[in-house]
Amino acid sequence: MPPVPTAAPEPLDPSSVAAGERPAGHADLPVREPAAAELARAATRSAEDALAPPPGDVPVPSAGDVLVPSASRADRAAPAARVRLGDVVPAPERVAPVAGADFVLTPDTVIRVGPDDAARAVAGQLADLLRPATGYPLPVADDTRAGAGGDIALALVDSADLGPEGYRLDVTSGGVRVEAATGAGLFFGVQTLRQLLPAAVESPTPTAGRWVLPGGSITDRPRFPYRGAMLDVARHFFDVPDVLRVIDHLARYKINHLHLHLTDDQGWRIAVDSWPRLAEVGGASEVGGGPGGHYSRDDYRRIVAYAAERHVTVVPEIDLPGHTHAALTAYGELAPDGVAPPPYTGTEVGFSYVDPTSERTYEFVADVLGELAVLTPGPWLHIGGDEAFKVRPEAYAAFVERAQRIVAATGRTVVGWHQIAPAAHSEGRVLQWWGTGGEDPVTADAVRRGARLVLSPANHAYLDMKYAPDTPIGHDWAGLIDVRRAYDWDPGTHVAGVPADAVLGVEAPLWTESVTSRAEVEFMLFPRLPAIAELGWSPRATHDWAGFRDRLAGHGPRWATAGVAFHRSPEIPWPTEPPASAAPQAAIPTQAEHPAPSAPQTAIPTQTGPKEAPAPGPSV
Ligand code: TNX
Repeated sequence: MPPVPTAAPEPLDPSSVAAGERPAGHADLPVREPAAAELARAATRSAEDALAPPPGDVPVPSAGDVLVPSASRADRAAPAARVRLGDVVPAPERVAPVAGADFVLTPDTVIRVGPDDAARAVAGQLADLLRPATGYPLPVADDTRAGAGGDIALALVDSADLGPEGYRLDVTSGGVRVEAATGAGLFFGVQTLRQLLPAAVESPTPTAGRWVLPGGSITDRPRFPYRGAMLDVARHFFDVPDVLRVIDHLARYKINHLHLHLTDDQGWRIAVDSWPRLAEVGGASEVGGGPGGHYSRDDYRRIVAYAAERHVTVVPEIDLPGHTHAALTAYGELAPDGVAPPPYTGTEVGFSYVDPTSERTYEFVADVLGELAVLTPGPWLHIGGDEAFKVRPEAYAAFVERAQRIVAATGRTVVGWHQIAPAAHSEGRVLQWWGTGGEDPVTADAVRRGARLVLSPANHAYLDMKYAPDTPIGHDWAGLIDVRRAYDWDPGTHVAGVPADAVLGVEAPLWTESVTSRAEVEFMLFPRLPAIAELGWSPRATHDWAGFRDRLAGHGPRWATAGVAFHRSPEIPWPTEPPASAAPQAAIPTQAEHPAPSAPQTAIPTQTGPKEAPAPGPSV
């Protein structure tokens, strides 16, 4: 991540920021200069909630840290109110509380596992989660005697019912047992277990109190296999520790895919050995003129490995044939006029493209996707495909079909934004749908030809949209999205002509034209990300705004305790009591450190397919 801010960041160059435009038929939302008020309020509240770190003791969170221990903050407060068995996000499939069966964690509690590496790995993760706040040793022992003697047992079992990601959690006064058919299931069960403890469990330092787990049992499985979030690391670059922290956030809510938008007009973020200038030259820019950056192959491997340990699959995206200005700055030979343009640091879209008539372009695509496939163990390669406004429809479809064949040759399955729908079907292909209506005949036709959908409706799931007119960061071209709007839709019925069994799942994209820091990322993720997570995981029968709102409210103290920035949406009845203790707020800018982040308005993307860009970009 960028260093902890000590001075105000440079404001964006206003000449590089396109004027806002909206698609016809969309609510005419007020365009106004964003105020710092909301972020500042969030920062101030968090800073007040937190116990201020002593001078000179402002640790920068390290790789994947959610909790930053600091001895000076130990033992300062008691854990907050007790949790009920159903207070879990995403809502579990079945919850059966049993009165009088609460379990209390003690200094003698042992975590017991069978002799299986996957279970042992999850046991280690559970111990790592519980030790900082409890201060208990919580040794991991090889033995699955079910919860005997006040212990926590994690057991791999042969259960077709639970499926590849389900789990069963039993809490009795005598012990806790988590069962699953896979390591992923155990891991998700542990995320539930974590939420059943008081919010103080998120404290980075030992906290006095009773560590009660409510009695009863939970049986749980996901509704959809694909539950994702996207981080745009191209408009603004986020370094490896930032990405690892985002992975931690996803894992808490049983989100199992991280889509990395690795390339765009403003920056190319992944090293490619066969085309080194892509990252070296194309990576050295970002929106607003900052230094940019890129992941080395080892950086990327580290992200992939960290994600895999948390049962998160990385979905890398190379956006093609448009959104390629940064690649053209590095290799002018890919440009239609053969000339490398200067870097682009504005927020327009739709002006750039690689030359679809040149064989060199396809060598580039094959080299890049080939190297990425080798680095990526997951099954997906995302080829973008959005907003190639300057490529004619026939040339565009031919390009996409060739790119789909290139992906297939790497042994991976192609994903693309739904603009690729008109192209011929290729085995297994997945379209990521970001429309804002419910009718999309071109996409529905692609589904009839065999495509599956990941749903990211921009007016519900785009986490770069503002919450409210006065929240400081984000766009509003797809509307304002507060928590209820993020929550109140059904992926199974959302697009006309697309049956639920063609829906692979959901994804919440975070574009980062106006998002510049770890704290701003978190501010945009929370509390909306859990809403999308619940749509992806929970059975439709559990869908209930009032219940969700109340369950979500209990997460405010968890985030505050863990030092996670979030938007205190007025829709949510946040508890008023202060958190038990808190991680330092090193990553959260105060108003003085970080005045009004600019929120450039991007040009408006089409919903139905390529069309002319609304405003000219640099000439290519
Ligand atoms: C549209 S939706 C885009 C992105 C922008 C985003 C801003 C899609 C596939 N492309 O290029 O960042 O809008 O909200």
